[in-house]
Amino acid sequence: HDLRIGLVGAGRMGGDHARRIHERISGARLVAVGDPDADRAEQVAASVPGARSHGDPYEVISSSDVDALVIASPGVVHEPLLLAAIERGIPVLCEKPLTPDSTSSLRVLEAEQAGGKRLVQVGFMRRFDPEHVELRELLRSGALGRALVLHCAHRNPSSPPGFTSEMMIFDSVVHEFDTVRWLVGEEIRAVSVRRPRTTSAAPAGLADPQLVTIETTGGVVADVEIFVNCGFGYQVRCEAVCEHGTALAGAAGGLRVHGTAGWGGRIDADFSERFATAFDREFQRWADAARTGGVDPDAASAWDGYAAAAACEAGVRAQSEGTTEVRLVERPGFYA
Ligand code: ISE
Repeated sequence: HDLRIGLVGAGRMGGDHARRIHERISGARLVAVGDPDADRAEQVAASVPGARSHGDPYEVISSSDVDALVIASPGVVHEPLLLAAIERGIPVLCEKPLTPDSTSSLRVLEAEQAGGKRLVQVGFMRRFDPEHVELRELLRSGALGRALVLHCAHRNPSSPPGFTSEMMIFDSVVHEFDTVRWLVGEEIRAVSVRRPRTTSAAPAGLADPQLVTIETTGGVVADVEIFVNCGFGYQVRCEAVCEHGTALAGAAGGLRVHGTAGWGGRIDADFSERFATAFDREFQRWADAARTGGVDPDAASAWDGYAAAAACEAGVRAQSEGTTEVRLVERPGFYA
């Protein structure tokens, strides 16, 4: 039968994922939506025929007609939800971050290993973005030689209320920490942060943009411009500078037009538009793997979630303390 999915978190991401599962993921259907805001849960459930709502997210996890779980709630509540899903032994696709810090992430890894089965996938959806996939395949082929430097730009049109300088690291650059590890195939050794002068478009107190430097254990250096009030659109670019050439992902959204006034392509409005294909592919592969009791080998595991959390902690420290080392525990064979 179809994979029966329970969803926890009925905010913007949860609503997007409910529609995605209903409209674009084959072999799966949404059966339950849980959110402490019962009205919000009901609103999302009502948008999907056959789905019911729960005011208690843990009722979704314990429901016998839920085969797999999607977590789209705020990161601060991920740990207990993940532990409950692991306890029940059901596969879970958890939106980033795995958890907000490395210590709680390690508790999730320990629980998953104690259960003896890989169940957790973290929603680093860029791993499913066609351009990023093509870039990684090019790097792995060695056709341009080894990657030496990555130039990354991560631009949002505007930051939501309450968005802080630290969140620019652990909510936004968390993607680059995973993307750099995934593209290069190495862990992150150190992080530093520089603060250019702030745009007048930033709310008071927000240091925006920031320049984050990521060094991998093999010596690749990635510079990341994180700019969350760029004003013109949602843009994520990654240029790999290799020994025999460069490759750039994410430069232009769609057709590049040369006209009398100049040239250029369009720019997406937000991440759900820019990464729509990536999210759909991520969810379809996750559902296909979950139906067979397996995991998607190309997806981010709990280990990847933990490694990103450790890098985020180093990045937040680096905002005030200068270059900061990233310390990881020994990678268990369970996550080889
Ligand atoms: C948001 O949570 C995301 O994950 C987006 O991909 C990122 O661009 C944005 O900066 C984050 O706040």
